Amino acid sequence: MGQWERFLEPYKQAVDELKIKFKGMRALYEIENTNSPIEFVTGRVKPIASIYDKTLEKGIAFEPSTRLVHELQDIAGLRIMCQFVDDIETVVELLRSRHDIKVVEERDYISQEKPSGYRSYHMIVEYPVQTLHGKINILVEIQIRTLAMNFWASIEHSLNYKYKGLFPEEIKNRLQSAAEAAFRLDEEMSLIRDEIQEAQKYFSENKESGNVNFSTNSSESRSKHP
Ligand code: 0O2
Ligand code: 0O2
Repeated sequence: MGQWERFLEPYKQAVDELKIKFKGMRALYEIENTNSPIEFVTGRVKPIASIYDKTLEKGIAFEPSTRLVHELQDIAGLRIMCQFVDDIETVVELLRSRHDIKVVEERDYISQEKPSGYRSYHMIVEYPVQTLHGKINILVEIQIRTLAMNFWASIEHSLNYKYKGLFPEEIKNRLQSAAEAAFRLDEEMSLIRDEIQEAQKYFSENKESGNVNFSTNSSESRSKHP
């Protein structure tokens, strides 16, 4: 096994375990028939090429080391997507109260968005992983954001990659106004949150029994669009 593979293995374990645990939190809400503040969860170990780029950026040696562990806090990364902005605070509280992780840092890019327009809540946590040689604490970055924030960040990330961070002025301005539009969308959805959640509850209670009745609306809309 190569040195990088050996170094990254506990990070992979941390991501896999936390992904299962966070998805489990969502499942618990479903069992209780309560709206989950977690919509979906993704996770990844930072690819070696991205680790290499980061070491160049930060001027540190590209080799597994204590310095690398401390300076690259997102080698293990989890992302928790929420439907509503208020859910983010709920998820943050849930994470703060867990006994299997220790929060070491929080960054609120929601009330203080980045100049790019990026919004998300970041938590750096320590998570213990059992290896053949004993327990080690792994640093994990958890990004918590709404679906709209995630949509914006994914698009901006791709464009950033294409333009290597040097956006033409027009694209930069459009991205900033798209970020504001995404935030307004979140605000609008929050205003009708109760209505949305009632409909979602009705839908999930009835979809398996096939009781969801779309006939009135769908026949109306079909007749409008022959
Ligand atoms: P389910 O039952 O389909 O929801 P994995 O290792 O396969 O568990 P991985 O490799 O992280 O997960 O996959 P990925 O592509 O990052 O997506 C993780 C999960 O998020 C997948 O569900 C996707 O279906 C779900 N997902 C991605 N985008 C959306 C979205 O826009 N809305 C919703 N609701 N879910 C999304 P799973 O884990 O396969 O399970
Ligand atoms: P990836 O895996 O490609 O997403 P540093 O990590 O040291 O460069 P810092 O300030 O310590 O930066 O961390 P920060 O900014 O709190 O979080 C870094 C991560 O947040 C990034 O990871 C992105 O995932 C996300 N992020 C931060 N700012 C932006 C932004 O303007 N646009 C988008 N799309 N994402 C952002 P990486 O390093 O890009 O890795």
